[in-house]
Amino acid sequence: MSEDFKCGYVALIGFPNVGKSTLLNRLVGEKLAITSPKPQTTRQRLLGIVNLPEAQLLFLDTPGVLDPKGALNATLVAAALNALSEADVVVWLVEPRPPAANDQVLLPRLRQLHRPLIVVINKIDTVAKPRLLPLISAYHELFPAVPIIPLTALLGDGVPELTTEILKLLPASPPLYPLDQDTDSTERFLVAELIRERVLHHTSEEIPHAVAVQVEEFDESRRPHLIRIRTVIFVERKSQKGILIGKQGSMLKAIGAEARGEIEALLGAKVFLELWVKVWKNWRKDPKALRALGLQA
Ligand SMILES: Nc1nc2c(ncn2[C@@H]2O[C@H](COP(=O)(O)OP(=O)(O)OP(=O)(O)O)[C@@H](O)[C@H]2O)c(=O)[nH]1
Ligand SMILES: [Mg+2]
Repeated sequence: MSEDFKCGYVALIGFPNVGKSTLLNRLVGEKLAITSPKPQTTRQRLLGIVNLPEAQLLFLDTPGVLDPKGALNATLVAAALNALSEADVVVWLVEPRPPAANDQVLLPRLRQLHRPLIVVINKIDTVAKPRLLPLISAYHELFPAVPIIPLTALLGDGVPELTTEILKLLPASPPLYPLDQDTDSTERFLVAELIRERVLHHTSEEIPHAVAVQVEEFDESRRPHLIRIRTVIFVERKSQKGILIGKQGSMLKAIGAEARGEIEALLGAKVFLELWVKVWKNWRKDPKALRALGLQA
């Protein structure tokens, strides 16, 4: 390994829904993180590894940071701020809108950050070009010495420029992970997340937030012919259970069929997927539940 090799953690942080998980997937070139138009999709830190000939980039996807209300939200914000302190480089993602002066959680922390920062203006495919320059100026005024990179995580334009900027800022270090690894998440976790993504896709209002997915059995004794996976989808109220199951089980069936396709692609094996819906009253407010569901250390 050459002495010039670089390696370090790069935290992706920002408000909910700005496209952090979409960017992580784009950078890694794999669907590791789930994404959705609903805020607070990501609930845990997720590592995505990019291996280049000259560097290993360790991207940390994090939950969106908002004023924490409630036990679950507090643990989400804590996870994001933890990644901030772990990182060698911090990438702050924003919508293509002027900086929010009322951001009391993240802005003060970014101002006092003792490590390199990059501002990414995402979703530039949604704004007309003439509107972009004033936006870049506004962020430049906020952080004069910091690179500001406009890009679209969804379409990929601007992403190579981001990688180039990050490479300039990464510390010299040998790789910290095997060169063929792209995450440290377990297959069980990624499977549960893919199911949750399909639930988010099919539901609205409170249900996306009230759902947690747990893999109860992962039997790979017949892999690669068949992997049997039994999962439980937790909701907070009986009425939510009814909605999730749907008329004669139609909603759950659709969720299961879509999730199975994605899980088979992830695992490279045929999958028999069982989904159960259970009520865990107000699990989001229950520290014991948060721990059991892996949402709190
Ligand atoms: N048009 C457009 N949409 C984007 C872009 N990047 C992300 N999105 C969309 O924005 C929504 C949110 O994306 P996510 O990647 O889930 O956002 P996030 O920041 O991870 O959100 P949380 O996990 O909730 O904090 C999804 O519907 C994405 O498809 C982009 O560059 N252009
Ligand atoms: Mg996310």
